[in-house]
Amino acid sequence: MIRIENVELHRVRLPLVHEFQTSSHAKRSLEHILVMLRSADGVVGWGEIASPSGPFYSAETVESCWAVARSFLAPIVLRTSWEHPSELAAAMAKVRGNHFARAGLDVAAWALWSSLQGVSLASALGGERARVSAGVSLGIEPTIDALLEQVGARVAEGYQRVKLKIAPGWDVAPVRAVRSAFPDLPLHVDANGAFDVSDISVFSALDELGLLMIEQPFAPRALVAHATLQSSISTPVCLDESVEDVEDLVTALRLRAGRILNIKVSRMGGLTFAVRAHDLARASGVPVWCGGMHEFGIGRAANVALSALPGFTLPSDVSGSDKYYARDVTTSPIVCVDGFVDVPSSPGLGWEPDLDFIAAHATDRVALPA
Ligand code: OSB
Ligand code: MG
Repeated sequence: MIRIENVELHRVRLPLVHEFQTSSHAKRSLEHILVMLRSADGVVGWGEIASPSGPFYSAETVESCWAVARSFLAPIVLRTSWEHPSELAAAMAKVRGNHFARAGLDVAAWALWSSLQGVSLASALGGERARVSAGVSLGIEPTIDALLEQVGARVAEGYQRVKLKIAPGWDVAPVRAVRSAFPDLPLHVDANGAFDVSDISVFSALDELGLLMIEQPFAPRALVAHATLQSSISTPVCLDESVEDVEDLVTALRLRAGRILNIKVSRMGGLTFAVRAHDLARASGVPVWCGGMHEFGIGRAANVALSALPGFTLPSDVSGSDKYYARDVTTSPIVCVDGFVDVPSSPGLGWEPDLDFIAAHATDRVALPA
């Protein structure tokens, strides 16, 4: 039985090398919460709560995650004995919602458990790949020329697919420009739910551009609208915000609301539930890929491990640390070479936290029990 004796939460701010704008907000720096769990036997595991600061992607914020992790999740972790991380995830699931907060603790438990077993996190999860295909996600740029420059730079670095953020007013024109400049590039768009059914003409125009998929065109709960769109265009619809748990996926599959699933560790509430979503999607013939939340190295390592599972047949948002951060929170950065990130075979997460760097960039820290 594993019993966690110490929980530490480190709130860390890192500057972004390039401002990132989505349909809802623009970011120059990000603040995530790093989670450390130490067992009674002295084994340590790290995780990351990668919530955005504002409640625009989901209802969570870095503040809400801090409060929930400290007041509700850490106490559950400190009083639950477990043999497998899924038991801890089940205990934490008594807290409704708050998936980003739960994910940070769940990843730390998986990291700890896989080091204890002497296996890599990827193999602990059922991963089989030695390296994973990397795609990049590009934000909304001030001009189409600036966007073309970004796409060109990422393609030159070897990324295997490019995803473009779109929003009303920044939709068909930029995507058409990228498609003409890069006719064979695997390309997809992500609307983060910014459109509604009255915008159907945007999607019929995008349907002509040979896109891999159209991600989350409508609001998270608008599954029927997604199903209607999917039945009227040939480009696959991919769900992101709409699927927060396995039950959402069951509903989406039944409604035929999309043909591809983006699995995010954070959005699903951790690796335990991300693997279950993968298993169901795979059994249902739905290809998946791993989405990102601009994770620091700890959360990014979990994304790499998850992407090693066999159902992850499309390139994931697992770019190298350098796309986002001049220096990452791990002692060595995550690197993408020729469009691939290697999956570590060493026990546990595969990257080590840089404790001095974390301390130097921490804006708050709490150790529990007090
Ligand atoms: O919808 O995938 C998204 C970042 C913040 C909020 C939502 C999304 C994103 C990304 C990040 O696209 C991709 C990455 O981490 O590389
Ligand atoms: Mg998305």
